[in-house]
Amino acid sequence: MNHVVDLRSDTLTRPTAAMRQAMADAPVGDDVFGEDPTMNELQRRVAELCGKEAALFVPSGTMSNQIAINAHTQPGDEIICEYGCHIFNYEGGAPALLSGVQLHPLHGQRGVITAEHIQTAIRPKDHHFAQTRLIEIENTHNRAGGAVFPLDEIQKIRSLADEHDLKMHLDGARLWNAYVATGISLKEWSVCFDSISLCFSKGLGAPIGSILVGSAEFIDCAHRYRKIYGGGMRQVGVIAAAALYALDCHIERLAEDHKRAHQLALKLIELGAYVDLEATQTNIVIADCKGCGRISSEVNSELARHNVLAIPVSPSRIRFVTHLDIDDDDLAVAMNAFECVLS
Ligand code: TLP
Repeated sequence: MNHVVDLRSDTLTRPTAAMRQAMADAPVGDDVFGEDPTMNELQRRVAELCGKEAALFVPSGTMSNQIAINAHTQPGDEIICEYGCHIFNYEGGAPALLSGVQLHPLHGQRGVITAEHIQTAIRPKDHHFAQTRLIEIENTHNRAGGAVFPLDEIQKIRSLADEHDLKMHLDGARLWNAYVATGISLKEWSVCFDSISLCFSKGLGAPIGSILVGSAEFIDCAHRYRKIYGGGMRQVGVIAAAALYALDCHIERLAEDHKRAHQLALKLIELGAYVDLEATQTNIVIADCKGCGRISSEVNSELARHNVLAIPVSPSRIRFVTHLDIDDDDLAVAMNAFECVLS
């Protein structure tokens, strides 16, 4: 069978042999009773990494974001977010379904919405309006091509949130990538937020899981929602061990994914596609094929014939994601396929 270079997502990684060994060796207990020692260690470690009081493991990034939304809001509230963000585009309408809230998406630039812009969207206290309760930020920003949200703008948004008594949630599914790209620690990002969701099953290469971080009071409330959503699990030490292994061994190596993504972007540009290099700061490349006179679904099918998989994200744009299972040989195969399909 031909070797396939799968650039559809960094969620596709498979646990390495060493990670599987760590999983096999993990001490376990019943986590609904709070008795899984490996999970307790993971939650303690991530809370400490983020400089917060507590953390709660959940099965997915979607559940993590939705629990945070539920815990921060009341039905009828409104959340300010960016138009391309995951909670607005890819979570099945969950904020309306599960929390009874509406989203107020603002058009940003490279996934960034400014404090100045947000200020104009905060609803006055008037019975005609939904009450603005939460500001949601995504960092790195998936649909903006893995762009990092600048810390100084986040700090301005925090001051604004404090003035208006609003909470802030970070969808940090790929915050690890933002840390590696900028050197800004998880603590420095996290101090601006009331809650942070981080994923182990994307760039870090673990098979399952995300974690929600915040104050002890917030996590206590989140714990109840996790139970309600059916996310309370039992001998989870086996998956916590994979996440712990990823924290030890797979964070710093994200720099390799970023370098390979940059190389892919340069190649695509050379072949006439448009890639916003300023946004391409981490492991995601979004190429616009309009300049080559092509539509993304057609480019995607042709690449697949050359054993390279990607995802069209609009009629003209196609997404490539580098990850743990993509090495330099895979990169060469992908570049060769780009040449065959685009030149
Ligand atoms: N993103 C997936 C798809 O859902 C689009 C991907 O392939 O990139 N926040 C962000 C920023 C994400 O990119 C994702 C997954 C999630 C949350 C949700 O995580 P899961 O899939 O664990 O629910």
